[in-house]
Amino acid sequence: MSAFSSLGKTLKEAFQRFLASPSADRNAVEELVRGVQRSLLVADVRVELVSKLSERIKERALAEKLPPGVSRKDHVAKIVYEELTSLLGRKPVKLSPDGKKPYVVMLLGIQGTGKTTTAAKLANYLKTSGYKVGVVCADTYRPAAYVQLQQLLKPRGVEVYGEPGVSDPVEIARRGVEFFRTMGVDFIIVDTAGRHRSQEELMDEMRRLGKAIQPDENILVIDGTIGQQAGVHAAAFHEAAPVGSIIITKLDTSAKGGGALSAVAETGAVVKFIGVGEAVEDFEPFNPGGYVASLLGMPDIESLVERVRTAEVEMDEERMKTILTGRFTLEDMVSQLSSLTKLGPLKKILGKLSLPGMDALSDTEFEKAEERIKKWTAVVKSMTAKEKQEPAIIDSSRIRRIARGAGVSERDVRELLKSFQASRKMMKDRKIRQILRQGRGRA
Ligand SMILES: Nc1nc2c(ncn2[C@@H]2O[C@H](COP(=O)(O)OP(=O)(O)OP(=O)(O)O)[C@@H](O)[C@H]2O)c(=O)[nH]1
Ligand SMILES: [Mg+2]
Repeated sequence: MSAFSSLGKTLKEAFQRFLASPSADRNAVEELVRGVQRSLLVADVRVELVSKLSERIKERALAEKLPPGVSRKDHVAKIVYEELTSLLGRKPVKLSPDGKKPYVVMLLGIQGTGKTTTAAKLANYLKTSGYKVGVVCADTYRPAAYVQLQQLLKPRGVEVYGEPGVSDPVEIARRGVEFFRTMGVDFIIVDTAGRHRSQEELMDEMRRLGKAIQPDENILVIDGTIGQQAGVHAAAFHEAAPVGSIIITKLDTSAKGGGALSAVAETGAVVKFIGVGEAVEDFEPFNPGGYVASLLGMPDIESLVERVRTAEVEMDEERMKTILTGRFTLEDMVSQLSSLTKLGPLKKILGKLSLPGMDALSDTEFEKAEERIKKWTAVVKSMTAKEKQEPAIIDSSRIRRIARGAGVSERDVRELLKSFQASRKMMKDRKIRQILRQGRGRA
């Protein structure tokens, strides 16, 4: 069964209807947004998240300038893809031994979430990726877990360690990890018990086991059918576990997978894998972009997105040229700055340009700069056309009005105006223009 059957159906229909519509006009965009809303609400995505996301899609689809050679439809498709992808979280880091051998992974989660099944799935996944893997069964409540793991994994060439009859899971885990360490495996996966446990007891056992075997990565296993409740689990786990990632299971059986994924993403936690069925093979690495592509029924959407982004960068080049001549408007400056941040975190982009002095800037300084760009974008939006053309007419009463409209302080507005004047003056300097041109040639 596919992981996308439930959330996917309505979303895919709405998206395909949009692609087939004769024009991507306001009506078509609004209808698409309504379809996206409906499917996300059915998937148990938080109402606030849904309304924020649909506002953003609408606003961007209607306000963003169309890059040359890009159809309105492709542009909207890209926006929908980007917004859904960011709803479902960051691009996860791969599970890799990172030069550590063995790399110890401990699976945790409340009863019945799918830990034991996931231990088998993950072991099989790593084994087929070419690693030597061992599984430790530290579940003392359910003797059948050990048998279950052996039955699943022996035929697949993965050894399972267990001590039937022994009642202390910490001792079993310790000896199991030692056993596989001497065997020289790449990965050790430790399955733990979930029975009769409150969240607090679970966290406590996690800490005791953690102290004993020092896992390199704790992975919380969450049942995807609980929808947005998954966020609460992820947040609690994040506080208790030093290293952590998440696996969401049963995405094949419930319509609520989108709610679970978005709620977990909201906490900043990383989902590394998803479970999409009961069989050992029903398991895949999670990647928000790929997941959205399948949801939309458009596996090649990423190449469309790439194409639109390239056109956008070209459009920015044009704007950059205007800036380099020193004849740019307030809008030019702010949109140039904000399109910079759209390409990724400011630090990364400026890092690539290898500008002198950048290394000295701290992360907070970069965050502040990003914050300022956001504020400035809002400021320019609440200006009248005339004010944008002729900033000189902006007096204190206009500043007050603009600040209120943008939801920022008057100081923010003054700062933008000052910075605009300074940049314009600077760009009129021939020497500086020359340096910038050379810098761009190098980057
Ligand atoms: N459809 C579906 N079923 C799953 C998935 N993952 C686990 N299950 C089922 O969920 C049930 C519980 O799985 P277990 O792996 O035993 O869960 P557990 O967390 O180890 O349970 P305890 O050890 O008792 O806490 C089993 O019937 C599994 O087949 C999945 O991705 N999809
Ligand atoms: Mg189990």
